[in-house]
Amino acid sequence: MKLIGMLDSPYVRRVVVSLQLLGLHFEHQSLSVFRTFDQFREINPVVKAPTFICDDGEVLMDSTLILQYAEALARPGRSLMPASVPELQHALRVVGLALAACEKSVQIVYERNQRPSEKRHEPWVARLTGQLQAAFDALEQEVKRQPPAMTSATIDQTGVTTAVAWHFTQQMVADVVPAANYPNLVVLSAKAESLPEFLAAPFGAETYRERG
Ligand SMILES: N[C@@H](CCC(=O)N[C@@H](CS)C(=O)NCC(=O)O)C(=O)O
Repeated sequence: MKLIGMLDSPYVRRVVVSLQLLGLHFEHQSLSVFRTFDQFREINPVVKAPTFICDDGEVLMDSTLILQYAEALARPGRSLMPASVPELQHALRVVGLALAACEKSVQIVYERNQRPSEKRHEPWVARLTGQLQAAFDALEQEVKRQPPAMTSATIDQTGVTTAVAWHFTQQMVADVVPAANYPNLVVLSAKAESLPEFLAAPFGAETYRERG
């Protein structure tokens, strides 16, 4: 199995962290959807990160779908999602908020980096900013109410995706989401970033390599 995409993408990073927690072995290739567009296109003509190549060569995309596949591979071992319907419902709510935060941060990054400044549309950026802050406001309340378990053995997908979303936003658009307003997310992020599975998949251009 091979995962394609850079660890500066929150979607790629949540998958690389989760695959480790699920105990799955995989190779990682850190290709950029921008700087190595043509090379990426040879693997997946749609050029989406993460892209996942299954052992039989079939190509999957979308982090949530890749994780659904990974959860099936890991069964009956560790799962990062709850089994009971009420707990699953709530986990999906939290993961949805964290994914919305990733999406809005990425859209703001694209506005800043991909669009010439004279073509930027400020009302659109203001809309994205409000949506991004709303997602983190809800996540902050959630973490305050019920701090997620934060060890390698107990962390679940709500903890992984919330931590990855927060770290990404702080690396890329911290001016839009001031950390001082989100003390519980700051603590959660620090705990997550010290776990071996997060340290092995640092935000940026590095390639994940299996240890030992
Ligand atoms: N919903 C997707 C979003 C993936 C996504 O948008 N990835 C970005 C990188 S952060 C990408 O592929 N951008 C290139 C493009 O969309 O053209 C997921 O969860 O994997």
